[in-house]
Amino acid sequence: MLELYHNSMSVCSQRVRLVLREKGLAAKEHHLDLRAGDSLTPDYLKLNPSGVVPTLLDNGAPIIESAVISEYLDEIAPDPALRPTDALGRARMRIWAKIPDDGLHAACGLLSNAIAFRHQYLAMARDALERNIASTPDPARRERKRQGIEYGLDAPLLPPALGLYDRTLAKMEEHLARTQWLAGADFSLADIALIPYVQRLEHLAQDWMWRERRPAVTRWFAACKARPGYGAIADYLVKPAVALMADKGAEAQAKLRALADSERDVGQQRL
Ligand SMILES: N[C@@H](CCC(=O)N[C@@H](CS)C(=O)NCC(=O)O)C(=O)O
Repeated sequence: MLELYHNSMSVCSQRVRLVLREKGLAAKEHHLDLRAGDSLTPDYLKLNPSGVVPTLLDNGAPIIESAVISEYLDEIAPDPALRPTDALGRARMRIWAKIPDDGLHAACGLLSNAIAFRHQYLAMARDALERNIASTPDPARRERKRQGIEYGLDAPLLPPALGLYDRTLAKMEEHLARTQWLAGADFSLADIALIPYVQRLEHLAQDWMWRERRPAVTRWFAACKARPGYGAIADYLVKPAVALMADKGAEAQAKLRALADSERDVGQQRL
């Protein structure tokens, strides 16, 4: 029996749910309230020592890390295949699939907090907020969270985070201008790895980053959303969170456009 410890709006949970839906696999769901610290309880830390979601249990055996869980599910339920059949294709698929762990996930967390979720955190009592930030086990993640909440759009880590997103979309555009899906002719774990991160930008009202300048990404994202498996995201949306991201994202747009342009200039100077 499969069990999934997850959170409705978390991008890594969305990634694993997308795989489950594409495969038609059912899992018993355990929803964790991350703000309430559900992922930091001693019992959960035994399953996932990093104190994060998602965690998959297969007959009681825990599997962590959304990238690893995704490949695991494709191995135990190979039909329909979500990995290319040849080794070279799989290597190419994995290059895309590792992008979140190479920095995009951190960038996504920072942007989400700096634009939108800081407003929820700042409504907390100061000592409760301090305890919440201090309980984040990983020091780098803790610092990103603090910056996003305290400084919002002025967080020093915000411009590089936006720059990384922009470069990732540019890479996707270049590739998708030539192929239907990221790893070639077939939808795969490469697409699934990136969908939640593009979706988060859209929720944060920053879809101008592809709609205005990247037709291939625009075509790809529409095709991803048209798949039945997209219910893994759409069926779990939390309305107040989506509304907060849309409102605060719209307010932030002008500043983020200017920041993205100056990051692009800095990138070009470095070349
Ligand atoms: N590399 C991990 C990252 C997991 C992760 O960061 N999960 C986030 C949600 S997307 C989380 O649980 N955060 C805990 C929190 O916000 O307190 C994976 O891909 O599974």
